[in-house]
Amino acid sequence: MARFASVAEYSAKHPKPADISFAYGTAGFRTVGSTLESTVFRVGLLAALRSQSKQGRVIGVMITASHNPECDNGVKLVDPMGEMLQQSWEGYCTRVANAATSDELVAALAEVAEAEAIDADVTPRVVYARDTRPSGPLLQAALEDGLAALGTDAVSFGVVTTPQLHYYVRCLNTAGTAAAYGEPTAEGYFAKYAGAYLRLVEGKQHPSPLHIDAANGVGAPEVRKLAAVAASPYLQIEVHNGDTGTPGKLNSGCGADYVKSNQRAPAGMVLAPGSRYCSFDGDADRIVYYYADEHSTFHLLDGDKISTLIATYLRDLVVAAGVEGLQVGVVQTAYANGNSTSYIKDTLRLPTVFAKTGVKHLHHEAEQMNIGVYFEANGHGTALFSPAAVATLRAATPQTPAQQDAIGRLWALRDLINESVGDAMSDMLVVEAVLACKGWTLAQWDEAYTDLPSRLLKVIVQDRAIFKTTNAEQTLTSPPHLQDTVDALVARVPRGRAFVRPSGTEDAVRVYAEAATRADCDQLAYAVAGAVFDRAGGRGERPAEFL
Ligand code: G16
Repeated sequence: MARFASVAEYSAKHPKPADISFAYGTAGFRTVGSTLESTVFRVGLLAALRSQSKQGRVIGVMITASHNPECDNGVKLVDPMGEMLQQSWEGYCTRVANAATSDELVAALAEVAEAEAIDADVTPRVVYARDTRPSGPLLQAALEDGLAALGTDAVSFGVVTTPQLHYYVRCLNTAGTAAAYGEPTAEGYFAKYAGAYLRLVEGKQHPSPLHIDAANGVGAPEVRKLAAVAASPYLQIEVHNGDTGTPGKLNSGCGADYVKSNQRAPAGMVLAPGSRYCSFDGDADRIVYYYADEHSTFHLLDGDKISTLIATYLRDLVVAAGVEGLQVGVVQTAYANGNSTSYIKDTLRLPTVFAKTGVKHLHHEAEQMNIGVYFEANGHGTALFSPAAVATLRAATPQTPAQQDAIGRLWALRDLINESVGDAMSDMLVVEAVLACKGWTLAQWDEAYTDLPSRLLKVIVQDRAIFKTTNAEQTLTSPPHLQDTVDALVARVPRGRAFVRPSGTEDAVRVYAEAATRADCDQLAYAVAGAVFDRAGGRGERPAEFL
């Protein structure tokens, strides 16, 4: 096919490793960075086709492995509104990535072009960026070859956070329309979020400085720029773990994933009681908060706590605005702490639904709501105002100054939220704004409910693909009978809950457990992890029996 005439020549520079098969998973392709060159090259080809299938709208490509170790890397496609790639294309990505020869590659591309009735005359438009990983520049060069092979009009945004790239894509595709999202530049991004934040907090008490663990990733320089643009006593930050230059430091002993999984402060930070802390992950799309109490005990405010904080504030504003037809709902995953779910249902009295792990699944559920707040417990999430909610707000006629104030705050909050994807910087400003408006410390925020003790473990097995789940990933359907074992272990423990699922981003199986007491929770987690190890060909050390 003439449209793919250059592909074979470019592809010869980026041969596929014969012994590896790639799969487009929870967050795109993600594996050891040194094996990804052919895949990233091919994602360039796919991005071009995706853009053509959308009549030349801009598609994004982000090279990152987010929370994974520094030796890993990854790549994912961003759809026109800044959302994750439409699921029906994931199969194409996997097929194209695994084509063994140039001929097979061209055939796979031709199949996509035919299945999607793609018009070869449309000029593809793609923007791309990467995080700070050492393998990034080489992979970026491979991507540029893929884009060039299909004559793509391509622009690099350099080294930025993942959510910044999502924002740029949405801005570019909405420019000049009623849904215009902002300026597709770094200045535009910082000005939009800093401006909305300052509108919300004006007149409130200045918060104490916020200590940010930036995971030694791209969030470090970017959040410093954000604070410089805000230039306000309302945003005093101190960045820790901001070393993006020393090899081996990214996400190592620090970052949101480390803090959430280990439920302890990151390397290099000693928590002072009364001070305020948060952690980003390596590409700044997740955030968790934490503090130490007067006994120096560590307290985590994770994605569940962030989502309940935002949902509470939104619900209060909706009531204060006195506008009929606005309804807040919350989307969680199976990782949500059981007490957070009870709090949302029984205390806040808001509807809540469960989705599979992966922001794309939560985003999709939140889109079905009027105002949908979605967060994974790991700190990945945002909120969405549906077109119906926006129309209702637009038509609202306030009867009192209090109603006018609440409506103005709802608009400011909408501007402050990065609706395209979870964004550590935007989420941080939302949390800071809500806390300032309520006059709350982190401890006061934490009082809403107490987490059940929980534990998240990783088990390395021979082949994680044998693990299949149903029921929003809470029930195993394969390997056979393993779920019966999990059920029997859970039944022994008061308020016990546990589930097993294959990771979509790491070569591991994840085990989650919670229970009424720490001892029961840990015992349950290790017992389930041990069963997984024994029944599925565990590798390395068997998860240690607890106590
Ligand atoms: C990615 C996804 C998240 C998911 C996380 C872990 O996060 O975007 O939605 O929760 O991976 O997924 P899994 O348990 O399947 O490995 P990130 O921050 O690494 O992009």
